[in-house]
Amino acid sequence: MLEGCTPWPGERARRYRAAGHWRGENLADLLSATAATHHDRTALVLGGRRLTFAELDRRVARTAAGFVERGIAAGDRVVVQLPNVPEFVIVCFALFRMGAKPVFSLVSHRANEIRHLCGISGAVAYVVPGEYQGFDHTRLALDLVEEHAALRKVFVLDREAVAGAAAAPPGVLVALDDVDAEPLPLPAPDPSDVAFFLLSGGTTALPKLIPRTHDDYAYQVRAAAALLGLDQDAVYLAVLPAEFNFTWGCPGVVGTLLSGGTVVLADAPIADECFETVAREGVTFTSLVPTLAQLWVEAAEWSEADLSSLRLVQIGGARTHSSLAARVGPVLGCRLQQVFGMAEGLLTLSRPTDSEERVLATQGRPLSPDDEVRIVGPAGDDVPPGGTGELLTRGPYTLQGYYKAPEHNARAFTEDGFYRTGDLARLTDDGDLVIEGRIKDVINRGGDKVSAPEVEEHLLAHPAVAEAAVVPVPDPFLGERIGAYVVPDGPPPALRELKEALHADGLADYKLPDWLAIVEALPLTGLGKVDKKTLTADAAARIHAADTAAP
Ligand code: OOB
Repeated sequence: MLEGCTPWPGERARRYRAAGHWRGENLADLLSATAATHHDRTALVLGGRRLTFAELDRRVARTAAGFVERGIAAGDRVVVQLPNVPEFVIVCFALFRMGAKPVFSLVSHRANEIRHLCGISGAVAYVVPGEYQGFDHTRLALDLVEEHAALRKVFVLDREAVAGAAAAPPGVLVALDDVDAEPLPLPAPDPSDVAFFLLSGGTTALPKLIPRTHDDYAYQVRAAAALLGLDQDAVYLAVLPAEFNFTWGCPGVVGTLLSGGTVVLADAPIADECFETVAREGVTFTSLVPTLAQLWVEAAEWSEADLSSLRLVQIGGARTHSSLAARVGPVLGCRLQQVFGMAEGLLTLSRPTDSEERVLATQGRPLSPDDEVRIVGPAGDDVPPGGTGELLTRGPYTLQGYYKAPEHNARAFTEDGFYRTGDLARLTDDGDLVIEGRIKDVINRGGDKVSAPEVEEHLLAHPAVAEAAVVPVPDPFLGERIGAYVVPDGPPPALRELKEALHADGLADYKLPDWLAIVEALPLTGLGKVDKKTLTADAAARIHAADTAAP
């Protein structure tokens, strides 16, 4: 395994192989094998663009050869930041084929996040859209090339952005279309090695990299596809960003493709547009965060679009209210599946044969019979059956350690390799998991995970801020928004001023505080730490008071 990663201990690795979970296959060959069977069937759709499996496989092979020609080598890390376009799939599988490792960045990430990803991964290349949603990614990429010695290539989706870019060192900027060469025989990547890196939602100030191996991810998508009964008739609508684990492989994009089905990419999650796409392409399933599901349900009540092809909607990424869960099936005319998951691995899902009661009230059961789950109290002891505690897990597709993070790993894992999820959960008598809350210092803003310490660090850098604490504040639509408690240094700053400063710092917009309270001091716990429980309760009370006072 790539240096800086933690392999599974030998005994467990042997067990996962013996059970047939890990089959020694790599994701690139799995796609080629599917393409050999399904060549003329449609693999990818975006608007009017359609690629058959044969075309996709050929584009992947030519792009891999093109990357080699441009000096990208096996083992190299490449930061990939693209919207939901076929090129995202092509670039990732091309990198898999040549043994280079994509680092999945969110399109909404800005200088602050990408600088960190380039630094920690030692990336040699960065793949960008060009200008996207008003942001000039090419400009940012060129700035980062100057800062990071290892970073020497920027591949740009939009050819015109290459021509229009300010002076760049020769050979650095390359249009993605030009990454194209006669396919080469390339050595197959090692299935037990890293295929790509996902990002952690982050309890620490900056996101950590999650190595996912070919073996572990191939197993995850195969098991998830089997659970949903996917076959070549599956049509998956990728509404959420494709780089989100939920969208990419639960079973998502990869699971659908490897089943010979069709992946339809949505370039925006707007309900009405998605409904037209569902009707036009005969979409059979999709995955949504609760916030989007809410919008879809509201829009569907008025829409005349034909959604009859839709068989299943998966909802996950944040807590789903039972009232929303109850509306999904009747309004969208399909089954609901609750999914609890994380980029780190463990997935729990309700099963197609579960009673409605179970589907509405729980987050289902672990995907694999070899997922081990424990619920523990603060001292690390198992709580009595049915009790709530921190969820710990280990298994055949759950990481054993973040990339190059030994100190953090020592805290994030138990000695016997269980990952401390930071989520509070309980198990029902039937073995279903119910997520009850969280102890990690993260805000789940409609499915977007925001590390409180990261936002605090940026707030503290502002001259008008002496002390800062960031906590979730309740929001009827997003579930939670970002609340900031600030002790000012001089005249109190306004929310807008802080947001502008953090934006100018290069922090992604979804991490900017939504709500501000100016206070004289932050409450402390007996141990002298900021008492976030008290602040969270205080924020909820203030919002409630403001809501009830409103005319
Ligand atoms: C998914 O992955 P991440 O890595 O963005 O976030 C993981 C965290 C979990 O630890 C939990 O705190 C929260 O998101 N979460 C949920 C949830 N699903 C995720 N909280 C309550 N209810 C749920 N159903 O979010 C993710 C990855 C794969 C599949 C689905 C979601």
